[in-house]
Amino acid sequence: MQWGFRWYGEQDSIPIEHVAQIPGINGVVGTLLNKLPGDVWEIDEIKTLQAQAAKKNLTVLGIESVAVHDAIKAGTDERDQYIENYIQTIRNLASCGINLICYSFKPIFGWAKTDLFYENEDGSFSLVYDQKVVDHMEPSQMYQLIHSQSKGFKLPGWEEERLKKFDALFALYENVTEADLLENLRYFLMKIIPVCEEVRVKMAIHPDDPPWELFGLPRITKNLKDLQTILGLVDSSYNGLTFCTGSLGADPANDLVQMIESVGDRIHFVHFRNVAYLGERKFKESAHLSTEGSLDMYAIMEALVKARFDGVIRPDHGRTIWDEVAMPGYGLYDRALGISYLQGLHEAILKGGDHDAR
Ligand SMILES: [Mn+2]
Repeated sequence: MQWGFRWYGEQDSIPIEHVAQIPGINGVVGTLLNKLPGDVWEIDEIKTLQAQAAKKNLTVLGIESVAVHDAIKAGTDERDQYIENYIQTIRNLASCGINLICYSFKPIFGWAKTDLFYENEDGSFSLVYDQKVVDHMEPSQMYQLIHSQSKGFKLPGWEEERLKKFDALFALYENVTEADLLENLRYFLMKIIPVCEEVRVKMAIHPDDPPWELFGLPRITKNLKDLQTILGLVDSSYNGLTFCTGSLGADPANDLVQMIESVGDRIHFVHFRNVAYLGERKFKESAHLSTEGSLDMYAIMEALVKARFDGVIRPDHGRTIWDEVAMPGYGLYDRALGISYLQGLHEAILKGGDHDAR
């Protein structure tokens, strides 16, 4: 297992020196924030990101995300050009020694929340999702809501350039069904996975957050059945998963341990976070500890160990605590507490049982 930390390069509010001070960290999972879906990531740009991490002896363990252009997801005539660009990015990353790409295949909304600064009883702040709020919203209002609460930070998945054309974007998916979206994913994977096999880059699709339909748009990464379907589209270990506990775990019907037991051999990347159920389709992103949320983090970690997971793992969103000024969910302090807790769980499980050390 490699312990990572999401880091947005020198535009991140957290200096790499602080990331490097987290005990037991192996590297960062980075991105190029200036890239729009469809752009080719050039080698010199990737190397710049690596050099920024290398200043503190951290490697770039993987990328999240290389965003997939809407033409590919919606299956329009221009998709082949954008797939060519994507393949070029895969080759460029491989040539820099990066062999893990997290991506998602969701129309318009990569993730959605209804409050980015929900105040907890202890004065900390969490991200919250409440379906009742969404039910009274137009899709474009979700974009406005997220932007109004971003505190000036660029939020991945909510690129202004892309969402300025919101109405056109929404119209693009008007007649796209779940079956269409899945077929468009299959088309994409059929083109890219042979290249991934050649250059040894693992693709890891991220689940829906929240894992249910939003504004009538099709969603295909919500539950175990969906994940199994996707893995079956192209039967290659390079066609794999990002197991995001907080995304999948927001639906109490998803049994995360069972999911790991079923598809664990295709999990390349883990996002580890807890959620607290507040009601029907309402939850908040809690602190990482089992006692703070609704998920049994020990059981999830144990399932990963049993599945011999040996990919990259990182703490996912944390709360905003100690007056930190940071991108919602991506402050240093609570994620650092989170990773230390996860490392403790991991060590205890390894030393308490007869599992192979990873
Ligand atoms: Mn995630």
